[in-house]
Amino acid sequence: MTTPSKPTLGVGMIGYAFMGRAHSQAWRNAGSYFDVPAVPSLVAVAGRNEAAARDTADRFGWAGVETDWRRLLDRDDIDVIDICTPGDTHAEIAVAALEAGKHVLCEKPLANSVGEAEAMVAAAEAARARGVRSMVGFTYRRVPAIAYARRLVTEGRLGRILHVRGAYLQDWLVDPASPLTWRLQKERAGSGALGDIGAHIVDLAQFVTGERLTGVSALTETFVRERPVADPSSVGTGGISATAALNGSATTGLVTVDDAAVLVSRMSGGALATFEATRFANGRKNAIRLEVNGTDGSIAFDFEDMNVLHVFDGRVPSRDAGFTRVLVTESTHPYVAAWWPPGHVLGYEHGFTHQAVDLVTAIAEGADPRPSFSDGLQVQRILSAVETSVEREGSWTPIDGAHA
Ligand code: 4PW
Repeated sequence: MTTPSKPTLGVGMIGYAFMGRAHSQAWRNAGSYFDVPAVPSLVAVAGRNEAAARDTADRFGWAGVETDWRRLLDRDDIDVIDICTPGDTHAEIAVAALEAGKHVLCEKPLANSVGEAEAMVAAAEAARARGVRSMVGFTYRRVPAIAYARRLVTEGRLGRILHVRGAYLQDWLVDPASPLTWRLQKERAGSGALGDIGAHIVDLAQFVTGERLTGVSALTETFVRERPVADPSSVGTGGISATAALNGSATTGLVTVDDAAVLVSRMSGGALATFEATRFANGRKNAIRLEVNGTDGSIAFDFEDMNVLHVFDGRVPSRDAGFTRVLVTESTHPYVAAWWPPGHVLGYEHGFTHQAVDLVTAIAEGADPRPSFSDGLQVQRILSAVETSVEREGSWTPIDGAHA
């Protein structure tokens, strides 16, 4: 007797570079390692550069390639549209996909403006009434140590939250010869370090604490205002790795986004919070740091040591107390049981797999996946409040809808 095969969910992915590759391995691995109710099927990848899209398709096992993303929406064998393109395309693609009845996973930040994000939420809500789901890709929520930190807060182990200290530190722009890629152009990316990595750290702070930022006072800076123009045909990490192609270009162009942002904030439960996002923290490659201090304990996390969560239990007598280095690789930790035995650590890509697993599970079970487009809109409102505060030389700026 053979076991009946599971239903499949056809995926069409738009974009094929850094995020496209991270998402590809996720769609490929989700049904192999996890007992998902519906198995993702890699139907087609879309990209204007056909050779590059085909290369990603061949490497990861996508069945087909399209050069116009709209063709993915016409296909009956595609159920989920995965948007891995720069921010200036998110709203148009997501709204069209939702109207075509496709479930949508959209990379972060959700959009390049609050207006675009609001249109995406409206489309998501209309589609939801027809059973169509949507989710924004704040992937780091699915790092086991972060999900475990959330669990500790939910269990009340930290007590009332007093302080949140977040930082997302990279250094790939320290070299002034690093090329002017789309991530440094406001019309493509919306903002710089603020939206690209600052969005992650404020999302993580809100996810782990279960609270919202209610207002900000912020400063941003652009340290290098002109850079050599990148080879438009280069494919890769958008400049984040040393392999970004300049191809001997002598032309330079203006950087129109921030290189770094610092925020002072308040959380809805009364905590004080600070955040820093920069691509100029020399020596820090992808240091996503989050420390939360509560009345009963603290947690501290750094993505550069991502399998570890430092936990302090303030109820232990002080003579015995100290931060415990918890290796988050036990089968009792979130997501871990599907992978390897204790101590066999996970990496950057696993968060994307967990994201794919959670999305297909929600779709199959008729549930609403998180973070939702509304969660993405709320982060967009934070980014917008930061920009307003910066325009007013750092003055306190409430975040719209923070108390909703
Ligand atoms: O998560 C990070 C991003 O949001 C990535 O690792 C790189 O930096 C790519 O984009 C940002």
